[in-house]
Amino acid sequence: MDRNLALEVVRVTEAAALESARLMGRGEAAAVDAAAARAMQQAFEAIHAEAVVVIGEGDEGDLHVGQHIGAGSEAVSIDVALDALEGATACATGGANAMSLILIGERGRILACPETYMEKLAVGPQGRGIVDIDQSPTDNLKALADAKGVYVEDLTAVILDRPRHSRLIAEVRRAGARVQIIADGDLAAAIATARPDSGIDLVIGIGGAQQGVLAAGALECLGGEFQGRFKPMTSDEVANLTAAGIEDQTRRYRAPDLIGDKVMFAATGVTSGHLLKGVRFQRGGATTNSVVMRSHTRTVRWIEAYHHFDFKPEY
Ligand code: VTB
Repeated sequence: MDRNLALEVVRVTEAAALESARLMGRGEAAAVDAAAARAMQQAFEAIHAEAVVVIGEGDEGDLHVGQHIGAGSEAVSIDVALDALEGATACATGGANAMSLILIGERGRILACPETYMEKLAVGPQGRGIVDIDQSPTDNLKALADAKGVYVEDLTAVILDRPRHSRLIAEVRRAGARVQIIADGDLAAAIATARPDSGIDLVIGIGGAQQGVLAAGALECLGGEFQGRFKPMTSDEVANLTAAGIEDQTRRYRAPDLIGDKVMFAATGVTSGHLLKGVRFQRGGATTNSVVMRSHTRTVRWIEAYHHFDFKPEY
């Protein structure tokens, strides 16, 4: 995979974020999601790669699963998993943690999972090899606290605010950890566990499976740890997983099982959150905050870009 690609793909997430942020707070999650996908698809057309969408924006329309995108290049044959707007509801209400992101992997290595749920466990580098989704949350908190040299009471666990998590939240509280309950956006939080100054130590609970794969890619670049297990909620979701070739739906996945061993990840903030600042519009333009990283070298680049609308298409 071409190293320059990393800097090219950030333009793609910037384009989707600028488009989404323009529509922030209008209460129209589906419309802003579609606009983000359109902008991301258009921007990707400038990239010299022969790319196939393996996790994308549904079965039809811009960036649907199976779509071939990119300007074409025999040398760069890649798979992409993306979310043009993770946290569409958050964006529609001006809430936290909405972002545009893309994961690039080697052909055939990213698990092309359908839309369903996944039980997730995400921690930063100090928790790598320490936590285990098969252990109780209490045991994981104790192990993580030991590895970090702190008390369980010093740890902060982020959990999505959903009724399905009431027992989990009660257990984490009983164990003594601090809990941050968030409305949306467990993906940004999962990635932020690998940032020493994020104030987040782990993300646990059930969220989107496709976002789990994306989180796995980012955490692999950051030296953190991601573990997941599918949690289909309906018989249709079970059937979709089976149709995708995922027969054993009870197995524990670790990041390399989900994304292979060589990925690139880029994300741009739409609204501010645990990982990134949102788009800020100013006279004549806007500032975006992005992160781009590669697992191969573990290089992580934080990019603050000012976009001058007089010199490029208006967003
Ligand atoms: C959302 C969203 C998360 O998972 O909650 C979703 O906010 C699944 O949960 O960021 P619900 O269907 O119960 O809302 C994420 O998209 C990603 O994991």
